[in-house]
Amino acid sequence: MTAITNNYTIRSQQLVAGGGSYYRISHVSTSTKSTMTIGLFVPSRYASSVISTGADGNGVAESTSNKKDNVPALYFLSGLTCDDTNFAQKAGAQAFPAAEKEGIALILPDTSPRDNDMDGNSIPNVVDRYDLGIGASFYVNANQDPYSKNYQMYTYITEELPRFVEEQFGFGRDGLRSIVGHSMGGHGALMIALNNPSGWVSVSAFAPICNPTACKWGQEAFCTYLGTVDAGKVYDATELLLALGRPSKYDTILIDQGTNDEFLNPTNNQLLPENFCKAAESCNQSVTLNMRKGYDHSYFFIAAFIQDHLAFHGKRLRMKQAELLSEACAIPDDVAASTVGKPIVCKAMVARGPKQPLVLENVTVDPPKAGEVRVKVIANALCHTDVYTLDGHDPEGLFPCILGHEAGCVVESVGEGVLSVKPGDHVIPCYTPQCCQPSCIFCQSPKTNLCPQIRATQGIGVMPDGGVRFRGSDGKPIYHFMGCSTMCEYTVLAEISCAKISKELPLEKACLFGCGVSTGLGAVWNTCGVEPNSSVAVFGLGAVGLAVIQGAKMAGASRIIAVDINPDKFSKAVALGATDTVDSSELDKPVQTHIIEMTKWGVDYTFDCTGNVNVMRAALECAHRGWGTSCVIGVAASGHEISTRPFQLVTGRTWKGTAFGGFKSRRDVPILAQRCIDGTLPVDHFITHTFDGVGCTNDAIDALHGGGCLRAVCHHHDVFSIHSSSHASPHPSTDAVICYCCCCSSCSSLSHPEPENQQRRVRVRNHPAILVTIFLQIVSSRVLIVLGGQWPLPLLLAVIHIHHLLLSMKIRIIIIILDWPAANTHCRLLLIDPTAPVPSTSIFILLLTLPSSPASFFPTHDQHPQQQQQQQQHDHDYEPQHLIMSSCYCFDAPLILSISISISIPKGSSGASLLLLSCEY
Ligand code: NAD
Ligand code: AHE
Ligand code: ZN
Repeated sequence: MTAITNNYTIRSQQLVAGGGSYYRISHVSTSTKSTMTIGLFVPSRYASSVISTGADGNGVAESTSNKKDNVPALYFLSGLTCDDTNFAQKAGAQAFPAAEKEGIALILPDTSPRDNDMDGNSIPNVVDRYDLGIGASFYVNANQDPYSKNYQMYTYITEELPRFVEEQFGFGRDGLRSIVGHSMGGHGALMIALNNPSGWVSVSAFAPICNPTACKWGQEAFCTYLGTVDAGKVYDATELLLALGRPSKYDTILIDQGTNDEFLNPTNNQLLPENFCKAAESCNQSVTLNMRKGYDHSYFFIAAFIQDHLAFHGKRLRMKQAELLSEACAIPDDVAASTVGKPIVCKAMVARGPKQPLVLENVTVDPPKAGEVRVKVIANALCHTDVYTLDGHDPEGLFPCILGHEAGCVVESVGEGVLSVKPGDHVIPCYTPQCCQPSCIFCQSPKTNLCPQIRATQGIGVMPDGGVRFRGSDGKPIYHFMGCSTMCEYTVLAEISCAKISKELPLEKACLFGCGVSTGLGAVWNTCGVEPNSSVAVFGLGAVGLAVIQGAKMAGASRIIAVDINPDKFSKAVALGATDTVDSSELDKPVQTHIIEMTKWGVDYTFDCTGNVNVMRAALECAHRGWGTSCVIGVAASGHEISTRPFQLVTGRTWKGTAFGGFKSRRDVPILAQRCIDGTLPVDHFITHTFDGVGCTNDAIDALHGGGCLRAVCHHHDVFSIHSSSHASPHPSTDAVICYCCCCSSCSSLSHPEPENQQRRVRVRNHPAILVTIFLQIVSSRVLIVLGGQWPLPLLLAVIHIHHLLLSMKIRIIIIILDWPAANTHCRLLLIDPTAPVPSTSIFILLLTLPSSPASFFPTHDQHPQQQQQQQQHDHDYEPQHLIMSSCYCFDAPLILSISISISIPKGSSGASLLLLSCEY
């Protein structure tokens, strides 16, 4: 299968035993001026998001822009005579499963250019030598002919290939990459890492040529490619260490060397590890040299120890990942300094009433009081209980409130007396807090996790002191929810509700341990203590139910019956360990009867993860006679009660329930997070939907209702977080909502909570990234709709003037003129006669006559549907969206409004501003 993309060719794609996929990919290299081929191992957790097979079964590369994951990468440089395939064929069986476990992508480049270059000339080679020419580039930039044209492998490996891999696949971005090599590749890895310490996280080698200027192989190569041996010193790891004269940035350099290596024996010592170690010693550089008894120079040697090297790099790459993440999540010092002790105005999704969509609003989050912590919510996942409360089923439900309780956060500031966490720490808010007070019989008891310390105030939506820390843009108080309220960019928690976790775990994954996943696992491990070889039935296969299955599988349950009314949930259940699936909506008898028939006496443990009281009964009644235990996890709507015949209990069944899976939050959540970091507790499979910005929470709710969603994670802070500090305390963060017009004087008044400023907007003038983004959007969407009016004449003219450029880029320009003869004149003058037939491929001018006050013509995206309703009632003659929709439809350009662009028209002004609508196909 060969798939051609605009940047590379997928020559082959194979699924690998143990998980993940192996690809061979060719691409045109500007460094070697030839087509280079690399091997690529992609761990299964990333496979689908990087290279997927298209509808026609051929490989299709996704564009990088939607890569969220920064995948750690390990480059393996092969030795003499090898190409890009040797490692995969000879060590892949050991290496790939280890890379799959570590979650590391493997990049396997060729050892030199080969075949023909871009001009069709054969790549120069030294035919009778295996240690010079093709397959023996020594990873240098040759400056001697005939090699200087193509043998630019140093540049290829250190610059071009990482850029290609990052841009095309998202592997190793931000320096999240390490390097290892064998023999000549070992030399390459060591010298490249020492020469480019900021480019690599860690380095290791197998039987490396450590001092090439001092051995025959190296000397001949340097003379051939560089003219002299001395010229090779910059490519000689031992020389580089001596020149460095101090330890490098690498905590240690791992080297494995076989004692039976024929290139180590004194008569033909090409490798000279002792020289490298001496040099390292002289400058206190730690080297971990493992002399492996009996091993030779072959790939058997590599295969034997490659898993150690992957673990070595895996650990260091994860530490780097944590660093990158905490940097990404960190609150800039100037902001932290500027927000501490001050109210923060930020965005939140406010539940204004039951059964109403959430409203995106600016809320003020007050500073933390004594024993409290204010956190920046980085990612928030939606749990069924949030919807249950929003739908008015929660007897403790209060409105207006800010829902959300499954999140990953960074501490922004702490109140008086808080010692357990500090600014910058990564925490998971926990609705079952843990005060750990010696006087707390609940925290002191191993039987429960239900610390009541703040339960009373938590249940009435206030902080322990009885007050709230949220005020709406109308200045009115907003209730807290479950002691968390994470559908907000910042929230305030009680210190005892903060579980501090390692920064190594990305918060958009760690958030899952805030509720559903922990609850499911804990119900099995803590509340029920499911033993190996038990039988289990799980009702409801949402995130909680699937976590129960994962937990039961890990506990060694032998039979796991997965029950749901939505058969689409079965495949994941089976993948996690379910042995049987039952679609109870298809049964012609009660499900409990069906399960008893399947098992004779019922199952040892049953779990309700639906919140449906009838299902809770069914779950109990198919628990094993004599000893079955049924655990209620689901939360039932207020007024719904469970019932069964006492006989069910008399005959030995136990009915119990769990909150947060019985986990003591501050003690156990960090442990769960660490197990996830160590790879023994994967959770990626729970994240089925991701959204950017707290403003997308309603979309997340729609996704959950769609049936195909387990956990929808909203990233609250993305790269465009920008502060506009004109009013009150600095506005902590805003997704970049670009208002790129010349008349939005209201932009900067964002922090003024006047209703008409409900729109999400921050002025980001002249921000190159934004301009480029807009331009790219226009280029990619190939359609530019310009809504012109009186105001933006200069801009309109600008667009008209650059229309040639836009047309040459096959961008269709649609200009909508609002009853402004002047523009007509201009158009007629500068472009084409507006009354002439519309050239369907490029420009269209729509003349419209409009009432005097177009102000209310363009509702903004963020306006709550009710607000839009009112406006439409007000201007029922003109349905602006329909106008725009129709104008786009007449060009069969499906309209996808990118929410990051909006306009507003100051009250009383006539005409309209510039509107950029990107239409994405
Ligand atoms: P979810 O909505 O994602 O999953 C519920 C699943 O139940 C869905 O797959 C649905 O198809 C299935 N279902 C619904 N009715 C059913 C029926 N009659 N028979 C069989 N299957 C049925 O929800 P979730 O986020 O996984 O949460 C599950 C439940 O657990 C909810 O009630 C939630 O409030 C509760 N919960 C409790 C705790 C706790 O600490 N006790 C923690 C988290 C969630
Ligand atoms: N407010 C409801 C109780 C809801 C409920 O049972 N909540 C669970 C957590 S659900 C998480 O998604 C819980 O932990 N309850 C223990 C507690 O103390 O609330 C009601 O019925 O009043
Ligand atoms: Zn929950």
